[in-house]
Amino acid sequence: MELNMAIAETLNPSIAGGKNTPRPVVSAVPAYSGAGMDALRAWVDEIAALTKPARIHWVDGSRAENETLLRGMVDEGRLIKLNPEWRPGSYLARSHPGDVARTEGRTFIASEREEDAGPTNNWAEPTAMRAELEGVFDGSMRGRTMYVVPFSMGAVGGPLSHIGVQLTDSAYAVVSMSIMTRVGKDVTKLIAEGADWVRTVHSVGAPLAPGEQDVPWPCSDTKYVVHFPETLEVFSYGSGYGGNAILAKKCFALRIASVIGRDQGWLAEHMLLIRVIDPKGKAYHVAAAFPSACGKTNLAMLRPTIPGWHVETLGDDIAWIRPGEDGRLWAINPEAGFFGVAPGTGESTNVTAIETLWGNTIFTNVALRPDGDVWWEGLTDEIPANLTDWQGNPWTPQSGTPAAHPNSRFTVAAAQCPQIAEDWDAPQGVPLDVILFGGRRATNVPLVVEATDWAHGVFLGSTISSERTAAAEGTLGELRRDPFAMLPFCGYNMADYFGHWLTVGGKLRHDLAPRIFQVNWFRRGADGRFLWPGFGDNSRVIDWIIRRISGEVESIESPIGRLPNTADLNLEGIEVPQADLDELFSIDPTSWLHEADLTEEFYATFDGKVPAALQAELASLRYRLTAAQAAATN
Ligand code: GTP
Ligand code: SPV
Ligand code: MN
Repeated sequence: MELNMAIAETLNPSIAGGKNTPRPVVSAVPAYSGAGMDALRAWVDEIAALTKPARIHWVDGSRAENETLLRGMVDEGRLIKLNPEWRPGSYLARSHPGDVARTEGRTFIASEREEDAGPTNNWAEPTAMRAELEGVFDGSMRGRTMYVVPFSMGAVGGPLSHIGVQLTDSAYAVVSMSIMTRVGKDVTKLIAEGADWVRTVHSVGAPLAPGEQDVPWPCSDTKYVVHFPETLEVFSYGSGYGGNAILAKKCFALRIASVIGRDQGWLAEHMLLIRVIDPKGKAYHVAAAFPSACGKTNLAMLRPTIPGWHVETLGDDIAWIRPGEDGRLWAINPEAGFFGVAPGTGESTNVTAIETLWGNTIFTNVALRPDGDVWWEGLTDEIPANLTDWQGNPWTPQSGTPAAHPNSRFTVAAAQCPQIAEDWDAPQGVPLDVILFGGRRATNVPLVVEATDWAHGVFLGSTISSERTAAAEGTLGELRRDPFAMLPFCGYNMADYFGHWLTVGGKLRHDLAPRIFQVNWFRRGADGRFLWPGFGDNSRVIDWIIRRISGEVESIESPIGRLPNTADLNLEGIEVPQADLDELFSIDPTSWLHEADLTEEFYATFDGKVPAALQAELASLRYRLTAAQAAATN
């Protein structure tokens, strides 16, 4: 060991850091050897030479190590230990008030050709961006520990799995990664044996001068989340929050993986994954893409309100989907945990999440109760007295601000979910029967509509728009395009991505391909209230969908696709006034023609790259809408 470092010092003086930067203290290097291990060590040394950490720690993924990290963070004031009587093994983190969500404006795809990033991504020229990042990362970990975090997305060594390493100077990122992914030495072993892996580097961008007092949530005003799709690398700087810092999640499992999937013939999607079991005991697998904070975690943990139905959770945010030799689509959830939205999660909306969060959970930016437990808007109807808000200030309902940040989150192991499928981490995944696309739409979009075929389904996915939520920086409620719920997460040109979906469809057996539906739980009446009760009652929509694909129920043709006969919806036990039902399914040809104009404008931003099949779908939609409009006025 000493000998190796001595050699490194002579070969590369910057590792030793010259006179001003002492050589980092290295701990827990795994004892693997081989060319893969050499390459990994060389890369760790290279990034350490650039970022100049005081220490390097190789994370082994053990329980003892995790506990040491958590204890250290409590001692350093980065985490608050919650009262174990209410919330054993759980912690509260409070972020810097300026570091509370993904920063899409500072997220870049540094592909060699600008065209490969496409109009929906920020493109950066890779050579220039590399030079810029070198300046930014130079010395960025001074005074801190650089952790080496080997991780697997999907079961370690599984046929659909991929591995990577995250270097980070944030212990919070390490403990989060340990929940969200499979972290540990068995991954390093795969690398040593020569497996391909993705390189990801994360720094909070807050170097410490000798003797400088640290802050609980270090970060920087300057932020970068940069992806190099050709070389499969990620560099993230300046933020400690969620998707900006847990690089295995959006950066790797969506942006980089979507590029790998394009090249290898599979799909990396922003989708939940569930198994729905009907009253006869037959199982169906459903994947659903909804934009950030639009209901994936909730549907993933659905408790049907109609008797006889059961749902098993497989995943709540990401699905990797691959055509199998049998002509079906097979999906895995590559993650190992949930990073879920706290506000709105309560006994009446998502009791499964509440039960999942009994302990061993890291909460970020929620409110603190005086008894050492947590609270957020929507957890209970009654607001507890003497709360401390997410920024650490005393809070009352009169404060005029939310007690928990709207993008406050919980991080918890998937295995803790009481309705997790027994085989949720099966390496081969599950065969898909249904794909749903949805968004948050106050108007126009019906509760459910069925695509007529795969190309129409891809068209529906490509036209999803949604009102903005707090999951990313931006104006709340503003309607924006979010095709396939992948706008912030597609690592390449979105028009090519649409084409890739069409290509994947072409590889499926027509009778075994999943059927595609669009749903909208969020349509509102003229008085502003939600027309549909949502949550557990969304099982009523799933019930109709499954009866549709089983051929048990007819649909009504409409210009935008197949709608249910409202009489076919199982509404037993709930009161939905007929007027609301009519409104939930009303299709106004005039406003839909306007939607079609907006789709044309959106497609036009891709400079002719949108596949002809989708342009044809748009033309057919307009034809049907024009006919419907004429019929309505005659
Ligand atoms: P990300 O983790 O950001 O990708 O979000 P997500 O899609 O998993 O969103 P999540 O399920 O956490 O839901 C976000 C918000 O939508 C929460 O406040 C929920 O209470 C609310 N929500 C979820 N499902 C429904 C529904 O059926 N109806 C209504 N009205 N609100 C819902
Ligand atoms: C989302 O924004 O879609 C999330 C949260 O799932 S984050 O991991 O921060 O991207
Ligand atoms: Mn998400």
